[in-house]
Amino acid sequence: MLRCLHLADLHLGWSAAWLGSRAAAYAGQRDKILERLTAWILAPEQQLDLILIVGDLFETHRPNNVLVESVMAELKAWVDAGITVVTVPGNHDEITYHDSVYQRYGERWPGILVTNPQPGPPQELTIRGERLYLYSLAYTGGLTNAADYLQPYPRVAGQGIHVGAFHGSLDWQTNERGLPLSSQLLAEAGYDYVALGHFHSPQQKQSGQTTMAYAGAIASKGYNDIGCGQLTLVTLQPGAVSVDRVPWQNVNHQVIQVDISQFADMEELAASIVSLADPELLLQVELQGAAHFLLDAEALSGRLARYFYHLELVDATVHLAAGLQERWAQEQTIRGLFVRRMQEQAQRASTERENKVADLALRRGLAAFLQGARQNE
Ligand SMILES: [Mn+2]
Repeated sequence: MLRCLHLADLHLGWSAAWLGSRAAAYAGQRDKILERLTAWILAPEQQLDLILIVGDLFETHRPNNVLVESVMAELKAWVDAGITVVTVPGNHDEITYHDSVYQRYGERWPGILVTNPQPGPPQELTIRGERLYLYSLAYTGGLTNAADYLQPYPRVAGQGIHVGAFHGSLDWQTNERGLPLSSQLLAEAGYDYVALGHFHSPQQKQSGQTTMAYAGAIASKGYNDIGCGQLTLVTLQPGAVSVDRVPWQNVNHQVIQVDISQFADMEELAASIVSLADPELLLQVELQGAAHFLLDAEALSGRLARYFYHLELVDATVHLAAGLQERWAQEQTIRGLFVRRMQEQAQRASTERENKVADLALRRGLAAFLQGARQNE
């Protein structure tokens, strides 16, 4: 039996320009994940035998040298502790380019770096007296045959644990650069476990005798790509694999929907968002529903920003300030004329898109008139 930590999609070096002056500090903290992992990995109770890093260890194929050196130092500590460490390049940190991190540092890379662009005979490893067969490849543009689903190398006859490690899309063929994988073909190849990377949410699939799993991204990459915060620990035995997800770190990004029709005014809405205040939290609030007041999402997010690490309000409300709009529509003023015109335009709209454009124009206009009214007060 071998104990394996399956990692993928750490995307070290990722940084969020939208964090402005705090982007560097945030990225620096995020990139410390391996350092924190080392303390956990080397704790005597873990008894890890194998660590698989299945692609997208780095956000780009050219991460900065300081980051690369620090990552290599952590990997070396794992190797020095007697753990077999395998690194598979991904599509973000593609090996293809001459200046790819794995081309530049390949010779010094701690542990096993997978570089073969095509499926081939497995690497035979002996880990604590157990035989492990490792089937893997490094997606290489122009060399890896990725036009169709990958034809995995069939399991060889040797007794032991047969493990595949691939960075690609399971049962999903896309036009994007990457490796399409078929669960049927992987099961037919006869591996005990297939460690996958590329999809960022943890997933697991059993097909015949083969267990396949995506470790998922531990840390978030913005609001559209929220991390799982979990480690994937795999117990490997021939024909008997178990996958455990272990909570590891807080997921500090959160996306919520708030129906603003329940609030009488902007102050009530503001109080409801402030009730979630957390200086560590990156929060995106999608405002939905019909407002009873004129919503100025930008002004509101500016006001509430100090209660969070980052706050983003997305205005997805359907109608805005219906009552106010109607009152203005009846005025013999410029803004009355504007509201009437925009309402007509929205009525004439024959497509969803035209309707949205008219609605947006109306809302922008209303916001501008409201701001004018405030300035004149
Ligand atoms: Mn990825």
